[in-house]
Amino acid sequence: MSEAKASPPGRIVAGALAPHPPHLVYAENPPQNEPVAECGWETLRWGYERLRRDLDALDYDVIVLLSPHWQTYIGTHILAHPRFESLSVDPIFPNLFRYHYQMDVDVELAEAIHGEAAKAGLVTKLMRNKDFRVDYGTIVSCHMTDPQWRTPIVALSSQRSHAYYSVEVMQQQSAALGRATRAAIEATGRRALLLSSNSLSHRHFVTESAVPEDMSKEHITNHNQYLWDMKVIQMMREGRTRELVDTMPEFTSQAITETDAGSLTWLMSAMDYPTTPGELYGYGTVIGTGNAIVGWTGSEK
Ligand code: 2X7
Ligand code: FE2
Repeated sequence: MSEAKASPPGRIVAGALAPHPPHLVYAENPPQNEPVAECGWETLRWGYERLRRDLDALDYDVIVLLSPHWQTYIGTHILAHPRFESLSVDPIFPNLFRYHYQMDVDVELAEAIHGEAAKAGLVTKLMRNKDFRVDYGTIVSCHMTDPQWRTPIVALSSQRSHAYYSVEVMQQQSAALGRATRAAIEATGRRALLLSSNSLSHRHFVTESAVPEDMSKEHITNHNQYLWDMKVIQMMREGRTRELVDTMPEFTSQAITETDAGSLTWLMSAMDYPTTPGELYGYGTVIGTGNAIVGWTGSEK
């Protein structure tokens, strides 16, 4: 009699805060991007390099991420076609980002997240249109984490319930989506890397310098938002992630942060609020916004 082989239990192998300024891809000069840069934003790019080194030691078969630049106003949408391929041009920075992408999607996991979210009473929709153009937030975070695109992805949109209701509602729904994401990963036996694709403080300059990569012009927009960034980075570095999520509504409104997308709350909830210190790989500004790369990869000191 043959014995049925149990499939290995799925789990979240690692998670990271992985911001997506297109400037970082521009400054890397990868073959996929048309514009050419001389240099720029090194502290963040070197931080991503160290994150990639730690991730290389891990075994994962899918990247799941939530991006602020795929904005949907009726529930969360989820990429669910096996392959997306196109040219992505940043609407604000076409001079920096014209990126040719080919992206494989884990459709089975996308469908499982859709199912678990529905069970939790969340509105979700699967994006089956093969001609859909993937947002640059998703592309930049994926590229900076894995420039060779070796791993299939599942991308989640940001449902903007803070626009109709409040920052608090947005955060609660994001936490519920995090729990649904974890349940789907466990049920499908996936080993997943999760990415929260967002900047922290988000007041930015309104004019671009003549040479975008001129680092003598780069600095935080104002001291208040710098203080807020330092406060939440300290919470992540000390593993105070429940406090971080409790503080999220105030942080989001005071520092006009990109956490309004719900991505960081989604990540913390999916990882069940890690108490291990997050490893800070880098902090730096991009056109005045605050960006931190923070990982929970199991290799934190
Ligand atoms: O989307 C972005 C961002 N979040 C931060 C800085 C610069 C550009 O794009
Ligand atoms: Fe952004």
